[in-house]
Amino acid sequence: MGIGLAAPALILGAPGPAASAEITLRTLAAARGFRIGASVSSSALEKDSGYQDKLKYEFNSVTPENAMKWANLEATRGQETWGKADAIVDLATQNNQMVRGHTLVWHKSLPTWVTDGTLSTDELRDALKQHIQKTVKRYAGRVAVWDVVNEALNDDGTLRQSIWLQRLGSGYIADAFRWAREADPSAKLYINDFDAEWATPKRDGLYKLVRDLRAQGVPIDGVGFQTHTLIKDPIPAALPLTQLQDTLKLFAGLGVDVAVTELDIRVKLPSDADKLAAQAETYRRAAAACVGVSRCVSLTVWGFTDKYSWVDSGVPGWGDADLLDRSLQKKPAYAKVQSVLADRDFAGTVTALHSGQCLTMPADGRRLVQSSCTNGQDQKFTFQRVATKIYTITSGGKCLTVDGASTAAGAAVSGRACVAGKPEQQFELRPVGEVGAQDYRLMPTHSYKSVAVKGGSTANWAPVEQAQYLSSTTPPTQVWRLSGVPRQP
Ligand code: 9MR
Repeated sequence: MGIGLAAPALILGAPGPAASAEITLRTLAAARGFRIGASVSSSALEKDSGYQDKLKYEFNSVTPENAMKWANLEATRGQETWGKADAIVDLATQNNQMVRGHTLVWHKSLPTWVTDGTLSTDELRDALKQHIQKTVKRYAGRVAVWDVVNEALNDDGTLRQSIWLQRLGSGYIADAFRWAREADPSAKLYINDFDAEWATPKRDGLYKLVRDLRAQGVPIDGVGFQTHTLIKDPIPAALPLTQLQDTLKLFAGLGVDVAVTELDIRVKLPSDADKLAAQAETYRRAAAACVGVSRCVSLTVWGFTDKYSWVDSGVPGWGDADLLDRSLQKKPAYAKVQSVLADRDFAGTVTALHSGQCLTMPADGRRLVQSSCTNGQDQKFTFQRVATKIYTITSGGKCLTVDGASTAAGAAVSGRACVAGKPEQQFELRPVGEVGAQDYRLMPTHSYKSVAVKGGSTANWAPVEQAQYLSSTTPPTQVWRLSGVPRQP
């Protein structure tokens, strides 16, 4: 044994197939072509290197929390202050992160010179156009997505009586999208709102608005669901966000992208283990809702640490809404999101850790063996997800199968025709060993024994069998290294 591979010494109950504690959200998201994002506080970024590190390693998308709001870009007419927004975009570019620009047209965080009534209607319209086009042009090619219009609706689904509706009429929405498109044709343009994540009149209103705008040819590419959420106190039996996935699918049906743009899940303070568990489950639900919808392209959390959260001042008495605690340590919610992101199909080689030899599918489709690694097609396996942590394992169109669905130790493991729903063709991937590794047991779900090389042999062409589960993994005769599982960069 040995062959240069470290022998794992302990077994950890990690949450998902690839979700070791050292694999970041960003790595897992990137491996599945997904964007996991966070809003960024300029003041935290300036003073806190721990915050900077987490932002860089955990997220592949960022949204300036406040730096791009009009009041912060042009508090005094004609005096533009781009410093904080530039700093976030520059850092994101350096860190190879996507930027979601937030937000061009909103009824809040406006400069007083815009709201004080001194501008004529034409001047106001022109000022809005200039603001949108200047901002979008400045970041063209660097801000990939814009929240163009934010919170345009009332709870009853009608248009909000904002300064924009009152002064410019309902056409301001179409105009804003057209102006933004002109300024950067490559940016994806979103409408963004809250409390439309479940079947409410507001959701209906948003649906009709997006449908009608698109029918008129207005360039709207996506709908953002803010998803500010709370765990009621006392904790109810039914946790929130049960309808989020249906909502995402509904809007995707309009032919637009969808995204979760401002997720946070606050609890009544002081928080405790039960509240944080309910929060974690709700984060899991939100992440699963989005990754389960192909047009849900990103999930952004509104603040990633309780150390800096708008909730503390925004909703007094409530808080602890984020993935990391006030010391930037991972909360239960983090592991849940991590395991959702880890749970995906993948492909690669399967190496027996005790021998360094590769699992090999024989051409005749019979018993699997270990043999010297050749990089051949007969040593490439596809892991297709059936359920959480459960996969079928195929090569050359044949499924790894415990022959005859035998539950006996020593039963052969062969390549057979795949038949949906057969537990002897479905394997739980159970992580083994030190964090950060790619090492797993393969456990047939009809027997919960372990796939192993017969007798722990290190010989070339030794057959593979279903073995009695050994709780010790020293030597690691029941442990397989899966090359396709995402790794730390
Ligand atoms: O988190 C933001 C907070 O720091 C600001 O004071 C506030 C006003 O600009 O906006 C908060 O962010 C909001 C976001 O821009 C739009 N959706 C609701 C967010 C939380 O209030």
